[in-house]
Amino acid sequence: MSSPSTGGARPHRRYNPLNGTWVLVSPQRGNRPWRGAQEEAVREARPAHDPACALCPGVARATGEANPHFTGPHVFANDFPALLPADEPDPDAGPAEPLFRHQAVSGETRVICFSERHDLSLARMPVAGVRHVVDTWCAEFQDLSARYANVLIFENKGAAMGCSNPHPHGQIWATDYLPCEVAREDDAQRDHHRRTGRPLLLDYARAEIAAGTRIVFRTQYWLCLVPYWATWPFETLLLPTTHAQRLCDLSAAARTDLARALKRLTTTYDNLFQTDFPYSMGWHHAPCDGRDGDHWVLHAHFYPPLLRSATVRKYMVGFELLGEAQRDLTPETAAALLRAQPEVHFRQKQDAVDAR
Ligand code: H2U
Ligand code: ZN
Repeated sequence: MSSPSTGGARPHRRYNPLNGTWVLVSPQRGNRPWRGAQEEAVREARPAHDPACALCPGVARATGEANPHFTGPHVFANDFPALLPADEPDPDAGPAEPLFRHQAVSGETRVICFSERHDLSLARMPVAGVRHVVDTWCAEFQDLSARYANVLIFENKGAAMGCSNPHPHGQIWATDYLPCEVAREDDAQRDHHRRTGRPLLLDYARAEIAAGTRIVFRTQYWLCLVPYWATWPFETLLLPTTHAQRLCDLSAAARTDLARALKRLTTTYDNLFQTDFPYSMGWHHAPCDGRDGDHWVLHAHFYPPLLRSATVRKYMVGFELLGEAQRDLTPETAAALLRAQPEVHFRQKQDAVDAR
């Protein structure tokens, strides 16, 4: 399978115009044998409530404080925050040596339980439940963006991604500065906008729709695709098809449609290897520090580590750590595999069979 748009079956590099990095693609290497580490496949059923889970309703967290008896999403301040609010001026000006640069920062970190149910995930929650999560993200964004330059809303899912607890949950880290990846995307989008007068990601969405080969699905307001420059095997990008810069810009219809799109994508992922598919996902949006954001298009990245089964993952080591990201499976093949998945969750089918 060789074409100018995919770079052919020979090793080649692809450029990521959103953060200015390159990825080495080695399609000829796809069938190499694997004798390395295997992840644990997650197939066990979890209880709806786990009295030992710090994120379940009514359970005492690590601090001893008990969670309320919530239903739907529940947000609380992280008991082990990576950032602290700017209560008092930082007395530490940092070392005098110019090569030891120091920046005082402030921020807030929160945890969001997606549901009272310990056994669910975005893929297995009803669309109305996912819509509540979207509304909670928007409300949190609104609150924190009034005080912080950036609000990073993300989910680490699965032990393979270092997630400490299977209860469906995400995190929110608000910072008074733009983290590096967001700053790189800000620069790249600003530069494209300055040169062309158009937002980079709207141009990109148009080009991907025209190409078609990397689209996973489209809904009324959202486009899900494997980026041309994807580094993780089944990485996806979720883009609005209308120009939204921040979560709070989304109309009620776009939020409901987002809930559907999130359920569909996470179901697709679970179905791919018939497992609770691990990933890190998160939202990037225009800065909230008063700077203009015309060049920005809101989007979510999904970075899943699995490569060829529920137990074999991609490692970013060696050349990736010391050189640049590398992949064997082409983004076009990954998109075709994701497109081929049924929209019904495999566990829903399994439950129906078990109930017979
Ligand atoms: P992970 O799923 O990515 O491990 O995040 C869970 C977060 O929940 C983590 O940041 C917080 C941890 O600090 N947490 C609490 O705030 N209180 C607890 O009792 C348990 C976990
Ligand atoms: Zn729980």
